[in-house]
Amino acid sequence: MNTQEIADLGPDERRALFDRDAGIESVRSDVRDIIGRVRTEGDVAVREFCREFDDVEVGNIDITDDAERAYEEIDADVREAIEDAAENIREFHEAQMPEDWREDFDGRELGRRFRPIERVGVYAPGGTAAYPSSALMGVIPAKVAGVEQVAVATPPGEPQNPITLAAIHAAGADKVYRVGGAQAIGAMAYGTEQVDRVQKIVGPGNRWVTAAKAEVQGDVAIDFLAGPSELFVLADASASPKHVASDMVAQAEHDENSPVVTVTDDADFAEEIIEEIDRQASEREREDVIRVALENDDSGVFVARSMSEGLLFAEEYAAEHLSIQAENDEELLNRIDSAGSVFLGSYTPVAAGDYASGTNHVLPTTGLAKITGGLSVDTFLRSTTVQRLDEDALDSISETITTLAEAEGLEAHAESVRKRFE
Ligand code: HSO
Ligand code: ZN
Repeated sequence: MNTQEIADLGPDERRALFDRDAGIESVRSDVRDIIGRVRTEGDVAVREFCREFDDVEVGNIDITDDAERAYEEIDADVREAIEDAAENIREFHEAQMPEDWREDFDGRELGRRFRPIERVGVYAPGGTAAYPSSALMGVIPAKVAGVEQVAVATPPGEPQNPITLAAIHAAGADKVYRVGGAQAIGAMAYGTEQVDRVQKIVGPGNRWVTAAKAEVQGDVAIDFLAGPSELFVLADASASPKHVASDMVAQAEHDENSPVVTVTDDADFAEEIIEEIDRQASEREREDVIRVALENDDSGVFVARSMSEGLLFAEEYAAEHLSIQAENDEELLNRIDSAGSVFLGSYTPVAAGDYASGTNHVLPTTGLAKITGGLSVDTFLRSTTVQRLDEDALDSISETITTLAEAEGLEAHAESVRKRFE
């Protein structure tokens, strides 16, 4: 890894950094076939795909009871950590719950009310990238929002990952299915004999899962199409190179395709970070994955001419995680609009938000932070507007309504107002 001046980046280098995507195109057509088969053949197809892709003979797809058992049986320290994390996540999401409201706008009483979606499906990755923490992040906000039926699909294993099962149970899921990949998304979107159909599907997954979410979108709602975990650190020389490097190495550990970027306004500091990253990477268990991620052309340590230039770079990048480790961090934050989750100061590693501070770690990647936030209680709520007008209020806008209605050629609309005053 070398440092590079932002000012020297060519168009291809900029494209590698800014035009990130979830890489789902290559699997789209296979995914379409899988979903088609699940849709027509139900559980028979689900079991066949479990055999083909996961090498597991699945009998019962519904393993809700096993999750409770796993919770009882796992290591007490892990169970306690799950409960501690769950408590913080629950508390933060409870604080997000919006209240229904009505307000008087000159005799027009207008308001909004919020109700949970009834049936939601959460995908909890399994296999080599089993993240029990992601099960907490998907299920807890849904339950806090009041969703009645929260189902979780997680890939089949022999045995099933007990920590993921325990986390699913601790989070309060109502149903657990052992099915992964595109077949899981198809089953939850359209229903099978054993899998109940849901109205919205959320949660991160591999390319197959993401492509499947793209495929079923429209028939069911989804959160967003997320790619591998990514990190952007904006740091000045007041930061600790050790801390910055540790955050870079940590998110690079996720996936060979995880983009990790640091931008700083100090060239010597950039060199120190690179050395530190190299040193720390050698000490990590997942060094192989980390090195591949670091060497990709969408990762690197970049030198800006000023923190302002770095900030503009961060804004355009729209990172999933933005870590600001700089003296005037609040000032810099004020000028950022696009980021999934922001981490301020040197005692706020991204790993805190990944697991236990309480914020959600299912976040928009690949620049989607320009248009959406991460999972929250809002993801699981729908809003309804409510209104009541008094006579004077309707009178005062009647001209506006009738003029616009007639301009649209919808005379009956205009008449429905005039009738009130006959
Ligand atoms: N950084 C990932 C979440 C995660 N980290 C799970 C560890 N486990 C995406 O926000
Ligand atoms: Zn992480």
